[in-house]
Amino acid sequence: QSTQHQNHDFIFRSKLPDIYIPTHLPLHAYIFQNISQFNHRPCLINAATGECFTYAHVQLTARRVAAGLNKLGIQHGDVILLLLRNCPQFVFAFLGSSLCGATITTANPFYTPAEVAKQAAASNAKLIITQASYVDKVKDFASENDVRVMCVDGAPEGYLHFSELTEANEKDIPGVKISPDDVVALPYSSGTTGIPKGVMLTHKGMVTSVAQQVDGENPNVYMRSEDVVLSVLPLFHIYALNSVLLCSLRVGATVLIMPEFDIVKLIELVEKHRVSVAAFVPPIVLAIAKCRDLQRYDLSSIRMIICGAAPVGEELENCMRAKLPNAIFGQGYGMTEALAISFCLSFAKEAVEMKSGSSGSVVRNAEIKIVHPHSGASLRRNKPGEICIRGNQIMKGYLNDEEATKNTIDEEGWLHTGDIGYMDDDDELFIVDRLKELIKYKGFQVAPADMKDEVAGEVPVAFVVRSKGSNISEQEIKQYISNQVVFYKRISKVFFVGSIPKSASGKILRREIMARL
Ligand code: 4UW
Repeated sequence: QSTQHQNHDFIFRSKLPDIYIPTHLPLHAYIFQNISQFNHRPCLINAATGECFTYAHVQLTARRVAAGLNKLGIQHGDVILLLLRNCPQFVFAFLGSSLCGATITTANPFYTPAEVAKQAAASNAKLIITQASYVDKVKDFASENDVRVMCVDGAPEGYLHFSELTEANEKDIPGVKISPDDVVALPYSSGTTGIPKGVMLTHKGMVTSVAQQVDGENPNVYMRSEDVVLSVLPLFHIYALNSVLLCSLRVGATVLIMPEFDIVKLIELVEKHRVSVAAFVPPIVLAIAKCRDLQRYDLSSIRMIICGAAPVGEELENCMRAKLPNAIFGQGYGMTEALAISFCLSFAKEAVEMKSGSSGSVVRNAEIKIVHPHSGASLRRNKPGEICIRGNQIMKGYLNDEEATKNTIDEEGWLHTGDIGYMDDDDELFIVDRLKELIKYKGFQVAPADMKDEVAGEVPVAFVVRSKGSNISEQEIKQYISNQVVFYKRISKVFFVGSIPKSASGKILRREIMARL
């Protein structure tokens, strides 16, 4: 469906009709709205230990965590930083924080101490919840800034333990009044430019996004209580948090939590637990496609494979379809700031076949327009331009950064994604390029500069102008960077150049530099 408005905008919507979305509910209340139907079904399985938690148990634990957080002095509006691999406590902490009106900011446990400290300081975190093995990364920051640290496993002396939360009395849950516009999650993203910024995701926004995916008579992503959903992607990233965890909880499915990716373990788990829905990123799809042992396992339980967070080639898509013919393979396209933007309609209850390479149709209760990157003019079908998305699901803005917010969400409420794509005649969105300065290493964000790589998708490289008299080497530059950043932000190659091409306004001409690669 596309309608041309008075101001000549071409606006694209889902083929599926809009649905009712209870945007007045806080996220936890919405997520557990239908829990009476699946109270005693398995909610979380910890793949590392085999432990299983029912829905009733998860909800009770979340309430205890909320009471425990309140006892520790965490109040409505306070920020808690999670530095965790995938584990059940991640889920308990997230839901408990939502229940007491607090905000969770998530960081990658592979980050260096400096990266974690930056995010903890910028988000004004009051408490850091982590694992014993990462305490070293946060202890200096925590002691210098009077921030408390809690461990979900054996806590070293002087640190809090997660049991202080789970052993609290659920009757002491604080009576807070949560507004739909309160921030429930604060992931960090560099967006279209610059350094990582706190992305303010509200209760209303996350409720809307989950509903856009799994609610209604004909859900766009048809998941149900009988499903076993594989959660191998990191929950600290919005894709897994939103589309894997929260969508599964809403429908009462079982979430199989894997702490880390390992191809053999993954296929063993699929067979053992009869996984039916899997959310992947292109490098995992590639690993499966290349896996020689695939035939030895019974993977027939998988009925749906979602691929997102980075572009996937048509060839790889077709290869996956041939290898796992029982499964519907399709893409989802999203962004930290906008949550799920489009989804393959083959995942719908009333499935619609979609083309290879398509990133799906725009989710319901939302609008897409494609604009000319320079003039801003709204473009017709089949004309590539910047993808803009509008709807209740998008972020409220960047934390303490009005300027970056204004540059991303315009006055009419359109969020500019920095991605280039077009809408074809069948309402299918194709992403063809990226306007913004973002690198996606296996789906992880690195800001910026880019180079193609078969396994990682893209890898960071540096173009360096040596100052006069300097003979700094490639190795020294790489070492300097790798001392400061997580492994996937390391520079894989250094090119020494005479000058960096810049526009008249001083902006680096990235395209020109990339052309030299
Ligand atoms: N094809 C090509 C794609 C695609 C893509 C993303 O790290 P961020 O900010 O966020 C993400 C979020 C993905 C996501 C969120 C919610 C959701 O439901 C879902 O379902 C599949 C996925 O990746 O990076 C955002 C940028 O990543 C690129 C694109 O450039 C986007 O702006 N990207 N998905 N299918 N590129």
